[in-house]
Amino acid sequence: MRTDHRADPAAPAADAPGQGATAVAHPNIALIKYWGKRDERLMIPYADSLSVTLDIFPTTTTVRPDPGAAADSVTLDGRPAQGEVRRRVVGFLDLLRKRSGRSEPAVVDTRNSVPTGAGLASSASGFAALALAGAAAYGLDLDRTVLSRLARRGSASASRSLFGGFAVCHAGRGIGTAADFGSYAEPVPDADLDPALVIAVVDAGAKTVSSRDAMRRTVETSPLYRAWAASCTADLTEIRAALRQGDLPAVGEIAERNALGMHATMLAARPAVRYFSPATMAVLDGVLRLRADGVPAYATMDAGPNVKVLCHPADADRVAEAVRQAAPGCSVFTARPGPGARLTTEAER
Ligand code: 2P0
Repeated sequence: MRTDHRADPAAPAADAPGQGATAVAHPNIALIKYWGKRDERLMIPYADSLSVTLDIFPTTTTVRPDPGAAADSVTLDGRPAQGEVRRRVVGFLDLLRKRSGRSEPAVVDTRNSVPTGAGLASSASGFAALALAGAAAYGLDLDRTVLSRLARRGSASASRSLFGGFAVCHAGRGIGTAADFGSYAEPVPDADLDPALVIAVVDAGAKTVSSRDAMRRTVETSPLYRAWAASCTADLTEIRAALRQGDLPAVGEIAERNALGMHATMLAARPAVRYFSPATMAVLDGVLRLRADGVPAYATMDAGPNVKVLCHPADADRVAEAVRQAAPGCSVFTARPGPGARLTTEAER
């Protein structure tokens, strides 16, 4: 697992001249969730978050500056990106251009191996890959801390996917430039846990409310929001200690309560944001039954109905079977902690 702080010196800085740069990044699943921004323009989270990067569902992105083009060209899984997705990618390219002092439009080609916009962290892997490939393509030599700060401007969860294994994203303090400087991700160096995550995809369709809109509504209208955000501070301290001790039941209990608390804040928003479906609840019941049978298994859910179950690798098959029985027809994947984002070559795609 890579946790290096600089772009891999052994990897090519970019493909051949004129070919741009290609990067691969994996999604991450937050155990202490990020939900809510205190600065929407600079994409500064309210609270710190902590995640584990997965070894499945990579995103591969190539960025090629094209001096002859009139505008950016953005392709997602072979189709031209539209609307909000295109706007966010072009906005991010503008940041890279401003930083590099260059002005060429870019050709961006992204391939996701995970359903996009289904609460499976495609924006985390997507903007981590875009930050790494885009920085290289525009000739920026940035260390991982700076890259994570930059990736945050695309999608705050993306800052964590620059790193392998467990990573924490600092919310920072203050406003403006100081806040931007203080909000970045870094690895959790002393985590001593190698869990499995069994992922139950009960619905691979795109979510009805984007996480960006949902978190804005939650911050603005949910009377529970501030209490939950404050609880994240204690949860983070406790989960870091549990990770240090390699205590999976403690890590799982903290992660599960943090996720349920996040969803409670959404349910209390006006109007309510509800990502749970009947199949979500069935899987949560299945997880409770596993625990009653003595299997340490703990659920977490993001901005969608799908459930991720944290467990020991030795229990993963049993957990996967229990999930299938609880929600017949769902797709089940088992992930382990995976690597940080890396540059690669187009030929490796
Ligand atoms: C997380 N999620 O910490 C939380 C938990 C979903 C639930 O980060 O607006 O796509 O692009 O910063 O990162 C999903 O929100 O939102 C997310 P933006 P993002 O993983």
